[in-house]
Amino acid sequence: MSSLDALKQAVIAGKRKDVKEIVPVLIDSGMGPGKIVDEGLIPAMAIVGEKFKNNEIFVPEMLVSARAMKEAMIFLEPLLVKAGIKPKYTAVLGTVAGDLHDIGKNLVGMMWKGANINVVDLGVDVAPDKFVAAIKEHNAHMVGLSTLLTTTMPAMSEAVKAIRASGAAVKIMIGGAPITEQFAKEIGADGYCRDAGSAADSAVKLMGG
Ligand code: B1M
Repeated sequence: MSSLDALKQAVIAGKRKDVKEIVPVLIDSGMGPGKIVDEGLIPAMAIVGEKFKNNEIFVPEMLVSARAMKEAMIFLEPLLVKAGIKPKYTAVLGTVAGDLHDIGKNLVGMMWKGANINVVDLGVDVAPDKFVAAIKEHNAHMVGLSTLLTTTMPAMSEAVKAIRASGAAVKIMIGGAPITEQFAKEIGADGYCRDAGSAADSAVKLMGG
């Protein structure tokens, strides 16, 4: 097995210790940080997402994989910055006003990071004007809105209205347990995503591949 394959397997299995050992070896061998991300971490997280979508793994396994990926990024991030390699896309993410649920939203953020998207996470109970300000500040390509409560679905609609009214040229993706494709259409979002497993694919497609 190549070291890159070993890295993929370690991330998929959530073996942080192995990741910590393999990444410096790859770096010392002269492999660029971009290659390690593109050919190691991203494909590994894509497999994790697929397994989650197919109910082969669940939230805890996904979390340990995401942590293993973060472990690799501790080594790689400074090298990426030094080499001037930036993520292609930036996405703002948050749970809408009135809603404090964040476990699903955090998983979505982790999957986006796993796809090399720069994620600006605004947390929970995010007012529409905060989304608008963050989109402008970070020149975001996409914004992700999450909600778990039926009572805060109108707040999601308000957030979409405010973002559209601001004139920002961002794609809007929404998700969360009570959300449907139909609701996304009704409130004028660009996309709906059912689970964190498909979140990276859906986001990249929405932003143009
Ligand atoms: Co709350 N809660 N809760 N809760 N809670 C639910 C959602 C509820 C269904 C429980 C129930 O009654 N059966 C119910 C909502 C009913 C409804 O509106 N139809 C409910 C309620 C009523 C409440 C309170 C009002 C309770 C009260 O105080 N009376 C209150 C509200 C507080 C508030 O937000 N203002 C409340 C509070 C809480 C806690 C704080 C205790 C805690 C949240 C802790 C936290 O998030 N840090 C909590 C929890 C844990 C839950 C349950 C048990 C679990 C939610 C969860 O994390 N699921 C939930 C019942 C349940 O689901 N079994 C419940 C796991 C997570 C991985 O799934 O979040 O669905 P989920 O995310 C998925 C997808 O939805 C999707 O991807 C994720 C991963 O696949 N997804 C996106 C999510 N966001 C996305 C965004 C995307 C794309 C996909 O693109 C941007």
